[in-house]
Amino acid sequence: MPGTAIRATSKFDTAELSFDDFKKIVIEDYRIGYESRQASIIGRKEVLTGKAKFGIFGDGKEVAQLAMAKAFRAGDWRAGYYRDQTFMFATGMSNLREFFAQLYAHPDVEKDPASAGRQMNCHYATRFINADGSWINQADTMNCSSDISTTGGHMPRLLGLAYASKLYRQNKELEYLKQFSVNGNEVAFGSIGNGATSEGVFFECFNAAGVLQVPMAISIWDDAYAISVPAKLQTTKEDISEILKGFQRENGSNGFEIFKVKGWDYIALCETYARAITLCREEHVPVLIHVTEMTQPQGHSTSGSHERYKSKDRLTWEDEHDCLLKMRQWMIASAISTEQELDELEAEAKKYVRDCQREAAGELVTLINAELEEAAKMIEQFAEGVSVKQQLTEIVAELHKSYDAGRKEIVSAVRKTLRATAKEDSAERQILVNWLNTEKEKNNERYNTKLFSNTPQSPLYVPVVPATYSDDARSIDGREVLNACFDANFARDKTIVAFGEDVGAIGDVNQGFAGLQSKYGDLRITDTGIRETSIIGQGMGLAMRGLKPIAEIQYLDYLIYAMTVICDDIGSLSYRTFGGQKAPLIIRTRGHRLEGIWHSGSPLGMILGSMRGFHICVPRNMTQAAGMYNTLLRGDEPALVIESLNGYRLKEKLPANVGEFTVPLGKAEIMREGADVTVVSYGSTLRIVLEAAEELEKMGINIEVIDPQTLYPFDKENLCGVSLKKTNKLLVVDEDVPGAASAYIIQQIVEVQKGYYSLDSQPRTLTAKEHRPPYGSDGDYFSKPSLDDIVEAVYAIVSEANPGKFPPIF
Ligand SMILES: Cc1ncc(C[n+]2csc(CCOP(=O)(O)OP(=O)(O)O)c2C)c(N)n1
Ligand SMILES: [Mg+2]
Repeated sequence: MPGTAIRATSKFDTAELSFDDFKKIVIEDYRIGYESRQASIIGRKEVLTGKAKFGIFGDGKEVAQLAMAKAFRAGDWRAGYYRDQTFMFATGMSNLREFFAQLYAHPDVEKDPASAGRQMNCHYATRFINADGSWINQADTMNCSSDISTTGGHMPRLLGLAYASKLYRQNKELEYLKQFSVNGNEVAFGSIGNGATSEGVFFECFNAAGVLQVPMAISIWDDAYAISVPAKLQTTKEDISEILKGFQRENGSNGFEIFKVKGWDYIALCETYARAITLCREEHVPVLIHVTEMTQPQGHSTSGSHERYKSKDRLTWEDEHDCLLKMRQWMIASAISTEQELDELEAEAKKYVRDCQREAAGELVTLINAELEEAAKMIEQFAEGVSVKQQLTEIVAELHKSYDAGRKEIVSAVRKTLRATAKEDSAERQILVNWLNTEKEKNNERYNTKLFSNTPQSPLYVPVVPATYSDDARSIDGREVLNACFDANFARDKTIVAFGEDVGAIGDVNQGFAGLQSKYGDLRITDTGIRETSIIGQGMGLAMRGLKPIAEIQYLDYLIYAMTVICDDIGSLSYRTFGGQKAPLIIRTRGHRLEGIWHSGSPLGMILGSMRGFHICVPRNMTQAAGMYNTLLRGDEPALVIESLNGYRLKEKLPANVGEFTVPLGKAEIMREGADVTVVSYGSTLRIVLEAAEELEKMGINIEVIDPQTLYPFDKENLCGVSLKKTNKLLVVDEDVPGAASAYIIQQIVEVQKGYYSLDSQPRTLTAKEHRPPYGSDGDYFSKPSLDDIVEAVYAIVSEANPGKFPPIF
């Protein structure tokens, strides 16, 4: 019946089913598929007639998704791509109204729960955290992790979602977490296009799943094209399951079960999914379902038409092999339905989809029109008494003329009005200013919020606990301080896990986890393959399912390998779901100066530019790092911690409360007071700045040294800006390239903290050279800021101000 299409498709249990029941299920499936097709057709028209901005749809993929939906259960997860609307409708995780609300970019989370209008159409998500940051019961719901547009970019997350089931099944200490798992029975379903399997990330994750033996079920929707590029140019032998055959498990080996089935064969699809998913769920064997002979009735997206690149023969073949047409023919041939019944069903479905579309379109238009009328009226009333009445009348006329005005046009009209009347001062003008301010707030909420979950569980609200030291506190290697911190946290919280290259057996290359695998087991402290992208994806999936992962990237330079998942997926997760999902992953790594081109990286500019949505921690020593971990492990937002590579063997005092004390995020620290120049630095260069301060003092120059400790958030108490009021001079020292992180720090101090008004000389930066540092101590000295460089940079600043007292050195 129309109006009832929003429900899960019934599963087959052929042993129990009468023919009548079977018929009902099949007909119901066909209805869902047909409605989905109509949504694609109408959606495309809406874009082509200018009522929506962009459309990409799941036409041609419907039947396989009906079959996949039958195998999907409460507690299961999806990480897929933009073709899956039929699956979403069939499982009830989305519906037609939400589909159209997203198409029209409705910025109301009630209308588009997946993204509140922030994502383009067919980017799905269910909401799994409450407003206070607490988790919903994921074991009771069907769960869809939020889609991203990058082809294959979701594969690392898929691996992690599946890996969580493995931990929930094998680690009995997690049994109490009933809201996340029932014995690890949850399957992570992934979908990916045939073209996207050419991405390296696909192969990396595929291999990792084979090694890990996790319940991951990947469906490849193979329509033989990736936009215009045919399989011949994408895939060796033009057949992805053929070339993946080496992953097939055999004779007790690990590996995959691989299935191949045609995308228009309803019964074969249902049987394949039933078999594949049972195996995957019960035995935790990853499965690949290669669905071939799929089509794209309307081409790739609204950006172009496939007639440009598909041959006539191919287009004819696609018409004949349309999965819904084939299903229809089969239903009639096997007496499940008749031509007439299906004609009626189709007519009803068409009308129902049209009604849903009109309703969704109408809702937004009604809201916007009311706002438009309100703004127009205010401008008209204001226009009456002003000298530029004609200009304002034209602004209103323009507004009324715009056929599909959005909030952009309305707000822009008011701003134009205020610009044209800057010299006026009247109550009517003030009404407009007030209106604009209110709208600014509303639009800020609609479009600019939720970069972080920002709930009471945020690490920003973790209570501050200072480090305490007993009188006889031992001085030990920095790595041992970290080790003690991790030990205490692993004992405190059973949900914490750590993994990465060499993290398990040897306890990481610098022994921060030394001895902890034998103490807590290899499910909690775990070695992985060399696969940075999927290490981070593994962490993301675990973090979404209630665990507290620390994913390790062995050296900061290798973070670049994982940037896709970090930047595209985790960093945007809270924002793109309007706070409906979170992945509080802690990425642990080590960087700054050590030795050679790939072990001395400090690309903080790159990180700050691409990792918004993460807290960026740059501790100067291992005690500060430990305090940051203590904070982050008690909060629920993603973060990167960069330990100083050359600091593990320096001696530090062991705090008595090493697992409890916290270093607050965004809290800068004045390391040394001075009145002459403010020097801001972090990480490994901070220590050299402090050494330089000693030498400068002997020269009669006292610098104030500030460690921001975290670059994001940056010095929330404005210590740098306040310091400038005293010194009026600023030097920023780091070992990134020129104009990178140092430029960000200057922007924060000079612009955000208004340090500009305190400066009486040019703010300066001292950074590494533009190239990476060569191998060897001389390479380091001539590439990274040295003590000599720092002393001279400070001296030059004071010399410029007082050359009599400090004559130029050179
Ligand atoms: C990383 C990345 N590269 C390129 C694109 C642009 N792009 C979007 S869809 C697409 C083709 C995908 O083809 P396929 O994986 O076969 O999926 P289909 O659309 O055919 O279902 C391309 C190249 C992208 N979104 N992300
Ligand atoms: Mg394709």
